[in-house]
Formats: sequence, C-alpha cells, structure tokens
Amino acid sequence: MFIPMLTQGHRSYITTPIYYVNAHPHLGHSYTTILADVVKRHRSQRGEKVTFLTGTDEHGEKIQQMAKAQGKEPQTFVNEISHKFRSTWEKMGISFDIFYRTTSPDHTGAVQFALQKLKDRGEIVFREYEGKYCVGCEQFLNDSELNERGLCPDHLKAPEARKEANYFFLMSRYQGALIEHMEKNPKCIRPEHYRQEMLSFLRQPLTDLCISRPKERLTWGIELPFDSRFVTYVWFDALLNYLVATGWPGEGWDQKLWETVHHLIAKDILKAHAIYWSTILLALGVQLPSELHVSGYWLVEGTKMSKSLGNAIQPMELEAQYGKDTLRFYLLREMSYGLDSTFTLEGYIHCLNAYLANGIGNFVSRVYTIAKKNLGTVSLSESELTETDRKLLLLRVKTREAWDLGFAELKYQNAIKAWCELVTSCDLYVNEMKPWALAKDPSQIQRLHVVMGVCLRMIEALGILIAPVLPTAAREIARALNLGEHALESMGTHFEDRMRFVLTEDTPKLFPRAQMPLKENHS
Ligand code: ME8
Repeated sequence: MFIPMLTQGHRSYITTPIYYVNAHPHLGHSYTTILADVVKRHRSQRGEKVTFLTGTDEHGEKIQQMAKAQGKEPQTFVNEISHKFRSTWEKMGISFDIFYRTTSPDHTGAVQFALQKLKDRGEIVFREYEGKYCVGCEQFLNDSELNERGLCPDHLKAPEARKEANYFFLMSRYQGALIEHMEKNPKCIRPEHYRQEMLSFLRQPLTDLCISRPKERLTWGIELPFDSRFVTYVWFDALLNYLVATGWPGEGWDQKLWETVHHLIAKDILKAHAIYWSTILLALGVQLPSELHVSGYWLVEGTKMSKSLGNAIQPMELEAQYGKDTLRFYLLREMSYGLDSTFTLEGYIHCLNAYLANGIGNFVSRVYTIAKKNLGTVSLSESELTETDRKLLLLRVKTREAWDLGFAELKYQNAIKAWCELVTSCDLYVNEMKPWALAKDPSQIQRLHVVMGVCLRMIEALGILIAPVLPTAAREIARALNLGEHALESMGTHFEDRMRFVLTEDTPKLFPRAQMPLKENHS
C-alpha cells in the first residue's frame, strides 16, 4: 500500500476561508476550521512544520448594511464580530498561527499595491456593466447560476438588477493558462469532481471580473489607489489575505512558505478560489496555490446551514452540552469529504454514545479499572506474547496505514472508521481473554500482566492516532497511563512497545453517555 510520506521538517501553509463578520460563527464555519486544525495536528505529529491561517473578511456591502441596521459604526461592528470568531476558535482549542483581519492597515496597503500593479500592467480597465447582483454572494450571477425561480440558490433571494460603470480585471486573458494549469496539476482542486466542474466551467468563454464598487453604493471598503470615487470589490480584497499574511509584497516575504499552500474551503466559494484567485495570482506573477480542498455543505433538514437562512447550529452550545471533542469527531466521521452531509442531533448523540462513550471510553475504563485494581504497575516481555496478542498488536500498524492513507486521500471518514474498527478489535480481545477471570486466579497473575500490557499498548496507540481529532481525550489517556509530556506530539515510524506501565491514581474521565432528546409531540 502506497502512503505518501510527509517529509520531516517540510513546511506547509494551511488556510481556512476568512469568514464574513455579518453574523456569529456556526457549525458550518466550525467544520472547515476544525478540519484545518486536525490536519495541522496530524502533519505536525509527523514532523511537518505547518502554519495555519484563519481570520475574518470585514469589508463589503452586506457588512455595511448590517452595521447600519444595528446603528453602529462599521469598524465597531466588525471589531465585535471578529473578536467573537477569534474567541470561539480559542475556546474550541483551535491551533491557528495567524488570525487575519482585512481591516488591518498592512492589508490595505498590500491590496492597493496589487491593484496599482495590475493597473500599470494594463490588466484593469474601466467599463459600463449591467447584471444581476446577489448581495449575499457579493457577486453578479449569470442566469445559469440562478435556480428555477430565478433566485440565488444559496441565499434564496432574487438578485438585484444593477447597471453601473466599474473597473474590470481582464480575467479572460488567463483562461488558457488556467486550463493548462488545472490539466497539468491533478491535485490542484480536490476531490476530483470539483476540478472537473471548474474545467467544464472554463469551456465557456470566461468573462472579466468587476473589481470596483462606486462609493455612492459602498464606502466600507479599500479605496482604489487610481480612482478615489471607488472602493475595491470585497473578493479582490479578501482573497489577497492568504498571500499578504506571508509578508508579500514586502522585503520579508516568506516565499518558501508559499511553496506548499493548501486552501480549505466549501463549494460555495469554489469559483472565487479556483478562478478569481488563480487568475489574480497569474496576473501578479505569483505561484499558484498547490491544492484547493473543497468540502460539501452541512445541511439542516435538506437546506444549507447558513446564518442568512437562520437555521445555524451553534458549535459552542453543542460543546457545552456534550463535551469538548465530540463535535470534532462527529464532523469528521459523518461527512464524506466533498459531499453534503445532514446534521441531526440524534446522529450526534448516537455518534457520541456508540463510538466515544461505549467505544473508546468504555475500553479505556475497563482496562484501567482491572489493571489498577489488581496490578497498579503492569509489566510484560515480548517472549510472553501469544499468537493472539501479537495479532492484535500488529493491527496498530495496519490502522496507522489506513489512517495515513485516509488523510492523504482526504477520506477522513475512512481514517476514523479504521480507528473505530481497532477499538472494536480491542473489545473483542478483552472479551476473549477475560481478564476479570484471570484476576481471580493467583496462578494467572503473569498472564494478567501480559493481557493488560497488550491492552495498554493498544490504548497508547489509539490515543496517539486519534490525538489530532480528540486532543482532550488523548491528553487524558496520556495522563492516566503516565506516557510523558510529549507522547502525543510526534509519531515515529512505529509504535513503541513498552514493557512497563505505571498507572496514575485518577481514573481517566473520557466520554459520559448522553440521553437522546425527547421527540416533540405535535399531535
Ligand atoms: O465566503 N457547510 O465567508 P463565509 C459547510 N468571506 N461549510 C460551511 C457552511 C456549511 N453550511 N457554512 C459556512 C466567505 N461554511 C468569504 C470567504 S476567503 C478569501 C473569503 C464554511 O463567512 C465553508 O468553509 O460565508 C465556507 O466556504 C465558508 O464557511 C464561507 O464563509
């Protein structure tokens, strides 16, 4: 089985979208942010140096409208919501390195530099334009992009007819170069069906991109350096965040970091990234991002979860009620990456009970209780292992291979499923070995040491593997088993085969079972 090895010391740059500050973070944003966090932790364990960016996108018409509706100055309004995003990610233990804000002074300077550079190179022209504009998307939509009722399919609102003179970025010039890039780099958009979707979109003539908004309509944006009557289009401003955060266009630009860029997004902003962003970079003469990872949507009752539709699930409420790691596990386990998934509270509680409370939680607690009560310190040696013991221990390697392959192929579900199967194999082993019976027979004490030692080695491996997804539970396992401070941080080429485990006094506290909510009776 081929598993691409991550190179020790290799640097990579992972980004989430920078989120609009027109409402509070919900489960949809949490998915991409948690995934980026899990990927960072996974790669860091394997020796990669990962820089992780998230942040907030703070300009544009809908934000201006929101601030006005609340009677606040736009800057005061965006400060409040940006803080809300940052503190939510901090409370959720997200390990971001950069929290980017598009209202920072450095950002304004860099965006104006990019605009001026493109204008000087003849890549930006002034034209009259008429079209249908969706304020929710902050973009003009073609008829083919509207639903059968003529509404924006994401915001379920009719776009406004707009006619105005604006500046255009000559994106169409780069159509050929972009097609060539997408054809030559099969990993540039993943999963594959999104690359095919963009290639098929590029078979139609590419129109130019309107990159300005007149100030009569929008003042809350970055002024064009060559025409003070206009501000720049929010997407032109926002996309540059990824590059500016690495120091571009200054002397200190960390160009090495820009060599491996993985942007994580959902499919709503695929075109903005695959087409707008790529052509902007081509025009600026900057290397294109290595990979765009595109997820489907989290749905609630068949509709995309979003703040504008008012059906958003609050991640912090779930965490407060059902514990810290469950949300991370549920989101990765339930979504087949690239496709849509439906959130249900029943599914959430089932996942918590079946895989976390009854799965790993029960196994760890069973083993710990028997080992602590009867042995305290567990010792074993290789020569004492039976064929069955060895078979179980070998499964650690197979699971790690499946786990790493799942991450390499963006099939996170497969990685989690392989890990859950390993927990089941451990449970079956305990059922077969009956350590509670061994404990009653003084002549079997040495065999009890071996069986418990095998189980503890399995728990150690399960904890290390799952640490990127369940960091709190993994830390608790490492503490209870006295594995040492750095046990979870790095992952060598094989699992350590410890001869001795000295268990701590406190029973590990993992996942309490949760009650299914009572169904409302509408009769
Ligand atoms: O688009 N399911 O910001 P945004 C899955 N500011 N993911 C979801 C989701 C759902 N129901 N809802 C939101 C913007 N997301 C721009 C981005 S980047 C230069 C500028 C996640 O606040 C997902 O990652 O609307 C999606 O792409 C992103 O939030 C959109 O966030």
